[in-house]
Amino acid sequence: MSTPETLILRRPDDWHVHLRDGAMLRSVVNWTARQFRRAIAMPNLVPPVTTTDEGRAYRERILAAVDPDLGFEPLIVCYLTDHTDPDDLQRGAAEGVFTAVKLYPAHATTNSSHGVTDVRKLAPVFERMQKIGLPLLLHGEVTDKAVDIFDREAVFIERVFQPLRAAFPGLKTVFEHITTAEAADFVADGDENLAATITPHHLHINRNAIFDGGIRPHAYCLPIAKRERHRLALVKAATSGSAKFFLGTDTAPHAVEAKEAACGCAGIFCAPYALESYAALFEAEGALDRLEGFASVHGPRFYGLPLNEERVKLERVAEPVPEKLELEAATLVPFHAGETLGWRFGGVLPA
Ligand code: OTD
Ligand code: ZN
Ligand code: ZN
Repeated sequence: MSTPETLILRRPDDWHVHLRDGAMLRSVVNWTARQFRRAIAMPNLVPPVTTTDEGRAYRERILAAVDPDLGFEPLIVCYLTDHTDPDDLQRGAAEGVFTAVKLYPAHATTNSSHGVTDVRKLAPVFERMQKIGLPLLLHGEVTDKAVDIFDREAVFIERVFQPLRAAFPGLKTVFEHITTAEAADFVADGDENLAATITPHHLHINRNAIFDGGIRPHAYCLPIAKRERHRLALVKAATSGSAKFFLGTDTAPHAVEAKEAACGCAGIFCAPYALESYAALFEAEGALDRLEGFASVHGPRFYGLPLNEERVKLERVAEPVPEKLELEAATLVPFHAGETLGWRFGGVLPA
């Protein structure tokens, strides 16, 4: 039972993570797996996961890298290209390899150069997904360089998302890592086939954090953090209790030297203190009673998957976040580095 000093939650899932590959995969996967029972592993590898066979192989690599005692289940996603074969997707879904399909507009974010150049070409793929109930996950930003970086999500809604929803109203769609009031409204106003994930960093920081006394590469990710009014809209959506919004950290590790560079990589490594970060935010909003829905219930309901039976414990203990983590593959700077969070992850309790 939860007391003011402990919080017991149904074990959560993370509906958006970047686990990478090779040594980086080995270095980061247990940070996700110790808290979350399942996670949607994004397919933007080099090369990306674009077929059922590649998806199956990636799942095997994740399972080989993770501590088996953590009971972690990776959920694999197919990276949509201009050449995706609907039959292969259907086979991947039927064989339990693919949980969803990811649409990256070409060049929208890290390793998205193989992404889709023209969404209209993919009508046969979307039709098939709609028919078999396979969800589409969207990186919702236009890549038109003429559009201001802070407007790319709002413009994507008008140019791409609204027409797509109108053409495929029965397609289950997740607007990933939303960052604007426009996106929160668009999802709230949509029907039950539309949902969104929200990251801990977009709930905690606005765009000032990227320029706080100098350039702050560890606050840089895509979509970029927006104005305070947008952050407040995201906080409202996440803590509203609406089943359309659920947890997706978008943890995206890059070696410290790749972040602290003349052209630093986009991505925030938020896996290590993810649950503590969300808990701090929900508590500040007086909404701790809604954390479990957001973290552990709304996601599986949307995906049509069973709820986890285990529980996790959070303890009200000051938790200092280290400045950096020295891992096998690289030194990584976690989100909240140098801060103290008000909650500490106390482990998984048996079912
Ligand atoms: N955003 N970095 C990455 C992915 C995400 O758009 C995303 O999902 C990455 O490094 O893979 C980032 O800033
Ligand atoms: Zn993305
Ligand atoms: Zn991502």
